[in-house]
Amino acid sequence: MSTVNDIKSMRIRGASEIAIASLKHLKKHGGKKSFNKEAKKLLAARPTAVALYNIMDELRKGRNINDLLEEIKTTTDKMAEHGQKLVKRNAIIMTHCHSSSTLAVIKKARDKKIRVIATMTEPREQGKLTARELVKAGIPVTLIVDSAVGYFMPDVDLVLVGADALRNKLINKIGTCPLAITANEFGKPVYVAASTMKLDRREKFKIEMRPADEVCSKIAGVKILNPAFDETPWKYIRAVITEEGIKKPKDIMRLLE
Ligand code: RI2
Repeated sequence: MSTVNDIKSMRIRGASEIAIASLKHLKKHGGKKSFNKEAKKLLAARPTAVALYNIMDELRKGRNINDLLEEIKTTTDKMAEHGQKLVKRNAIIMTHCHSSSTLAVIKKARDKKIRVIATMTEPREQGKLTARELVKAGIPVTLIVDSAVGYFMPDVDLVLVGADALRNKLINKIGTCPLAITANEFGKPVYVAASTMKLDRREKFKIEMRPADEVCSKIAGVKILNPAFDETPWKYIRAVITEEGIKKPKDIMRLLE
């Protein structure tokens, strides 16, 4: 299977992982024609996440693939360092989906005796990936169905999620918006771990609609819709953890101007 198909089928997923895999794939396509052809296919594979689009822009400006790969790594380390400061001792963190940026922050805070509640993240259940990764890192984790966030919210100290794009709203995995609204109703802060690579200045933007059979098998007469992401108004977000430090939503809006 090609990298493009792996990204489409979500064998490779997560905005940063997609960017890394794409850069490695493009390394094999040095010629301008072949490079442009592959770049177009990669961008079309998951159209909502912006990181890859921004990275392509950097490549066009003459940046080098190896440097960009290195930069993604150091950026994640910096986000982890800034983000762990928001996590108090014995904190219970609720997270959604599987975000490498979020997990870097959580792992950095491990010694504070934290616990994590991970949502399953239907329909693709990326919460399982998060749970497995946390167990490996020696962090206690409880996996819950998405509809249980209200049940567990009273126990939670903070909600921490990733981002696919930072626009006039936060674009992240479907289910982020109801999670953030629930957290606000219970007075719990919601933080986003996302590098400035996620700043999205694209004019054209669309939420990816994924295959209906990811939700369930056909039911005669029933229309099934499967949007991959939703849009959370910034008023529900306390701050964004970037490689440059902790930024308020209004700072993010300023960066987008
Ligand atoms: P990192 C994922 O999208 C999730 O929505 C996650 O929050 C986001 O990418 C960011 O991931 P998908 O590819 O860049 O699973 O923090 O649809 O790894």
